[in-house]
Amino acid sequence: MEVALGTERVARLLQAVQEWYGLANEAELARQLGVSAAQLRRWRRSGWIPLGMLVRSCPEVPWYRLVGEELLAVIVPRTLLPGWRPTPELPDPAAPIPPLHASSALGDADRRKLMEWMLWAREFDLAMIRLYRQGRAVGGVFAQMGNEAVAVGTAYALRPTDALFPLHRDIGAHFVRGQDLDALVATHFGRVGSLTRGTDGTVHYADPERRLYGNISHLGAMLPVAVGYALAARLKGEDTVVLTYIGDGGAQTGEFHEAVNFAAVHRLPVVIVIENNQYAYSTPNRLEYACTFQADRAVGYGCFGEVVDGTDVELVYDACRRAVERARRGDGPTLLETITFRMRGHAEHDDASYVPEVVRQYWSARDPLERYAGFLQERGIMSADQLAELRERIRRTLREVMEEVLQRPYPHPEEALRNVYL
Ligand SMILES: Cc1ncc(C[n+]2csc(CCOP(=O)(O)OP(=O)(O)O)c2C)c(N)n1
Ligand SMILES: [Mg+2]
Repeated sequence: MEVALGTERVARLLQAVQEWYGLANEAELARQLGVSAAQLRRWRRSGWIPLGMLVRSCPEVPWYRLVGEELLAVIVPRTLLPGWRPTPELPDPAAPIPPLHASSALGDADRRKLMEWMLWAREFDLAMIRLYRQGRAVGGVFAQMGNEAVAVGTAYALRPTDALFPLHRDIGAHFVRGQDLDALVATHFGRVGSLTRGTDGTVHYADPERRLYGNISHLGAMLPVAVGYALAARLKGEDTVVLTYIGDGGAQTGEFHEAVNFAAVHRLPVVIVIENNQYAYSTPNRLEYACTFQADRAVGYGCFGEVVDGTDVELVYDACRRAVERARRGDGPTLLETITFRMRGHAEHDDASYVPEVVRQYWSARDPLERYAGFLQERGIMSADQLAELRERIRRTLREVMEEVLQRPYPHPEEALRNVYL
């Protein structure tokens, strides 16, 4: 059976065969495939090719990589940044930077909000980094810089009655969800007013009122809980979609598999965002998994998958909105892989010297905030002055709240015993 792959893909597949067997020309390639040179030309021209026959004639070629990738790209759509290449290859910093996607579901007021929340996330990081360097932060500081468009774009696709299970780099999602700034800051500094009563320095809290359930530190362990929440909501007859996140490292745990499989079997209303920021601590993608895209696994699980450029907030929003709509309709889970870059180390103690300079260079020219600020200015939605003013207002508010919270005492030690059961 001939499959329509398009002329470019057909050319790539034939080239792969030629290279694999070291064939010198078209005549040798035709002989290897057992077809005439005219037939070969017809395939090249039409973009149609009998894939099964091709695979059977050349069994030594690692088709699981080549054909898998080519065919999966049709089933699991990808919208990628030019010049980005899956590891172990390096990106091309000279590649063009395309204009951002404009969602037809968003108006100017939405766009200003998206920008504001991304700025809150960025400025929150910068303030925490500054305090860490001054020795005033408690514990580690896990910057999320580079992930703003993912956290904000996905969280914005939810209704308030939906549930959100963010990860350690999703502070933007807490802002979208309307989390109280004072409480968030107090939580990070472990002071009175902390959402974890001072027992933790990051976002391991649950806020049932906002349907916001902060992360479980053991990577992967949050997914079965999020999926269980979706099952419970269905059993209670609630119209609730659950959005949760996992890193490129965390997605390689056993619990990821169990959760996605269970959600797919029961067609549960779950959206699982795989935040691929290229690294898990110092481990690059190429040492984490052997497939090209993690969302391609959706085919194996029997659910939906999509891969998007994670620096394009409206692209992320649209992909997540589609996934949320499918989930709400009863069509089951989606694996949404967002390709981003962790612009800092794993935490502030890590200088990330293991990241090649060219990778850093490529992504710094594709900063999600700068891209969106440019988009808003070009469209006359926000001027450079308005953007600078907004940034200044956020900085000032953060400085004031942080200074005030840092004056507060730590909670009474007995607080640590509350909600502990032996
Ligand atoms: C099961 C488990 N193993 C190891 C760790 C320690 N750990 C915390 S974050 C992290 C890296 C996670 O990488 P990734 O999932 O890609 O998320 P990222 O930090 O890049 O956003 C590791 C190894 C953990 N928390 N849980
Ligand atoms: Mg990662």
